[in-house]
Amino acid sequence: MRTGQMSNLSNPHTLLSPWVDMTAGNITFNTKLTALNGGGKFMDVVLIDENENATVILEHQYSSANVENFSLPVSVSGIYKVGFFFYGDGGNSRGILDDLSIPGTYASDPGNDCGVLQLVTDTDNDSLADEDDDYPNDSTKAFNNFYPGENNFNTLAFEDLWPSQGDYDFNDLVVDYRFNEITNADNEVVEIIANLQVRAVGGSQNNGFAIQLDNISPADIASVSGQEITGSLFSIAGNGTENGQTNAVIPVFDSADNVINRNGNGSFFNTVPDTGGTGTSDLINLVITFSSPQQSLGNAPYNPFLIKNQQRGAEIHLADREPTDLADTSLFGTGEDDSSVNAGRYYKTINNLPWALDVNTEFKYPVEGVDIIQAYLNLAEWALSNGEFFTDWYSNNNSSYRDNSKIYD
Ligand SMILES: [Ca+2]
Ligand SMILES: [Ca+2]
Ligand SMILES: [Ca+2]
Ligand SMILES: [Ca+2]
Repeated sequence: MRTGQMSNLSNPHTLLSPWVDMTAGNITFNTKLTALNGGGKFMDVVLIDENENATVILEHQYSSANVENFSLPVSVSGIYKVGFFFYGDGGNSRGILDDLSIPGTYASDPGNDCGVLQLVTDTDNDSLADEDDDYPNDSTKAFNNFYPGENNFNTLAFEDLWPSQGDYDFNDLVVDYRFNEITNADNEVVEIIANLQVRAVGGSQNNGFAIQLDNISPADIASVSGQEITGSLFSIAGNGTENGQTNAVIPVFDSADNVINRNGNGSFFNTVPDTGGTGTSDLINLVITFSSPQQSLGNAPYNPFLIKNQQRGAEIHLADREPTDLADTSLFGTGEDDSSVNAGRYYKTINNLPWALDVNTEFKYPVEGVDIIQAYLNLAEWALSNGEFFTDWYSNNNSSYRDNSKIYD
C-alpha cells in the first residue's frame, strides 16, 4: 500500500488489517517513504481488540527513505486487527508498506460487514454448533422433540370390559405419557424415550399395556430398555420387541401392579374416593433405540393398547387403530363392539363410542362406576359426530362440559 501525503500530524493515513484470530509470533512487514522532506514522518502500529481498544506496539519515526524491515513480537491470543497510522508534518512524503504478515488465522466475515467471524464449535462434527445441538458430544443425535411437552403429560384412558361396554367409567387403566423423539442432524428419529405412569387402575382385571409402531418392523429396533415385565403374557425377542409380529410391538408392562405403589387393600387404585386404594406410580423410562434412523415413524403416542386380563388376543386399542397380528379378531362384532376388518373400523360401538381415549391433557377421569357420559357431558356428541364436534369435550370450560361431582380428584 501507499498512503497519501504525510503532511498532517493530527490526521493520519490508516491501514487496518482484517480481524485475525492471533497466535503468538511476529508481525513482519517492510516499509519506506517515497521521500523524506518537510518535518518529521511517523508510523504507529497498534493492536485493536474486539472492543476497539487499541494497544500501541510500535512508535516509529522515519530517518530516511530507505526500506526498513520490521519483525514485531506479539504474544496475544484471540481476535485482533492490526492498525498502521502514517502521519507527518508538511512536505509531500508518502508511506509505503509491503509484505505484511500477521501470525494467526483470518477471522473476518465478508458476509457480515467484515465483522468478527463467529467461530462455530461443533464438537461432534454433526454439522450443528454445540449451542444448537441438544447432544453436542454425540454425532448420532441432535434434537429432543417432546410430545406433548418436556414437562407435561397427555393421558390414555381405557375401559377394559371390551367387547362389552361395561360400566364405561374409563378409569380401568389410566396411563399418562410423554414421548421424546430424538432426531439426528438430518431430522431422522434415532431413539424414542417414553415416560409413562399409571395414574389409575379402576377394576379387578390384570391388564397389560404395549405400543405398536405401525410403520416399523421388529428388525428396525436395536434395543428396548425400561420395560416392566414379570410374567409370561408376552413372548419377547432379544431386541425387546414382541415375537410373531409384522410391525414392531413394544411390550411396556404385563401387569399394572409392576408399576404402581398401592396403599390400602383391594384392586382399585386412585378411583374410589375416600375408601379405595390410593398411591403413586413408578415413572417408566422406556428407551427404544432404532437400528437405523427412521423417517416415517408416525405420531406419538403411536398405537398403544391394553391387553385384557392376561388374554393375549384381547387387545383394546384407540378407535380405528389397527389391532396387532396377535389380536383375536373373532372378538370383533361381539358384545357392543362394531369393528369391521373389511371396513377398517375398529374398537367402536355402533354409536362410535370408543374403549380407549387419547386425551390432550392430564385427564381428570370419572370416579369408579360412573359412566363417563354422565361426567363429560359432551363426550357422546363428540363420538357421535366422529370427532367433529366438541373436540374439547374433556375440558372444564364450564358446567355444561363436566360434572365435577363425578370426577375423581
Ligand atoms: Ca454438533
Ligand atoms: Ca450431536
Ligand atoms: Ca370400567
Ligand atoms: Ca372402573
